[in-house]
Amino acid sequence: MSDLIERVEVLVSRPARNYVTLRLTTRDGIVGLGDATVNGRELAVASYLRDHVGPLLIGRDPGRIEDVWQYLYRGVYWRRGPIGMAAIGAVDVALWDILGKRTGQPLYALLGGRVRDRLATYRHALGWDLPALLEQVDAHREAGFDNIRVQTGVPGLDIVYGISSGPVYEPAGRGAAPVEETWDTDSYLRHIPGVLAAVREHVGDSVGLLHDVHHRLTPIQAARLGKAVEPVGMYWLEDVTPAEDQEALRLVRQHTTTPLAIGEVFNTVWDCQQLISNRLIDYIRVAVVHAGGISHLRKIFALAEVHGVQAAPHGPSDVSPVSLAASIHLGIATHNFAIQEYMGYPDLVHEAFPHAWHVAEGHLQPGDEPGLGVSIDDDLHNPEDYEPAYLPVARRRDGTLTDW
Ligand code: CS2
Ligand code: MG
Repeated sequence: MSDLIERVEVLVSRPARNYVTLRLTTRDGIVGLGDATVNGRELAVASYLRDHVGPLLIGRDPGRIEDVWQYLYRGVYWRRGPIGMAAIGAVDVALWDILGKRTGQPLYALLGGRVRDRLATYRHALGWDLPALLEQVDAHREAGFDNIRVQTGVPGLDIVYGISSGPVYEPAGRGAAPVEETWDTDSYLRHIPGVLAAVREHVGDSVGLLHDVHHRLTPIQAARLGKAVEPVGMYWLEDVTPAEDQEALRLVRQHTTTPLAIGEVFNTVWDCQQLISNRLIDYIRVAVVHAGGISHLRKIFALAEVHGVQAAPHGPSDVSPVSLAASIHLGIATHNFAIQEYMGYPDLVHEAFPHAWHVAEGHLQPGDEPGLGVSIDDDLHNPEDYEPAYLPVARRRDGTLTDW
């Protein structure tokens, strides 16, 4: 058969930042791409793909997308986890890409067709102090974006999640070992409600404001913050508590009507089953790359739809333009998909992954090329460019390691 998988390539490269990309090629030359980037642990997933998954794909029918998913998930016996699920996700997305190219259809058409004309997105505004933050908020508004995530410095702390000294923030890549940040919850909780209120005052009512707490609070602290910012009318507060404790969100929920978003570190539907079925969150943030690909995200989003929870996937610079394409196609075709994070990329990343998806009038569009509509510029994917780059870790003032 001419359409079986013939070649499996795992590209580890650094066009401005590290990415792991899977490229599957069929005997008749159709190419499918998948993103397998796990920020700070790239080589682990590359090895999983090269050493264990790749050899099992040669000679397999790329059209049996669900069966391949089940084969790689159930067939391995060991379950879940970011490395295995990123590898499965990359294979899944590459197979959907091949199907699109074989049938000449953009992916969203194969996923049921458009349910909306354009996909809402949000951009990041960051600033150490309020004037610097408002400058970025204004710049995004002038560029046509209606939803903005705001992150700011905390008095007394040197480095804070989501902020850099320059205009661009990159979570990883600050050396061969993780940077150690100092964290102080009390200072943060005293400072942030006033900042969010000032931003609301500045932008007026029509802008969606989001803020990422990045897993830093206990349930009762999160409840207090949610309550304190109710007058701001936030679009959401994100990752208020470490997400693996699903039951913790019940306490937060009992105290506040501020919408809650969670899930960028989840890998499967079982990580968020209670959160969704008990309606403890408003937005589920699983990403195509980290939660088993398009096939598995569709199941998570279907469960969410039944329980009135909306989809809002993770989309930082470490989710490559390949995954972002998959998410945009899924978003344009999924009824309960609310918004797609789009942090943006350095120019070199856009050049390394030429893509049909684009921003138009403050919204995302998938483009109409067959499959994902993303290709690879091989010259910009040199394995020698790879450099270890870790996410930071955080310690409280007394030295205790805490959630970053
Ligand atoms: C984040 C990310 O975009 C977000 O909401 O929380 O910046 C996250 O810290 C990184 O993607 C981790 O790799
Ligand atoms: Mg986040």
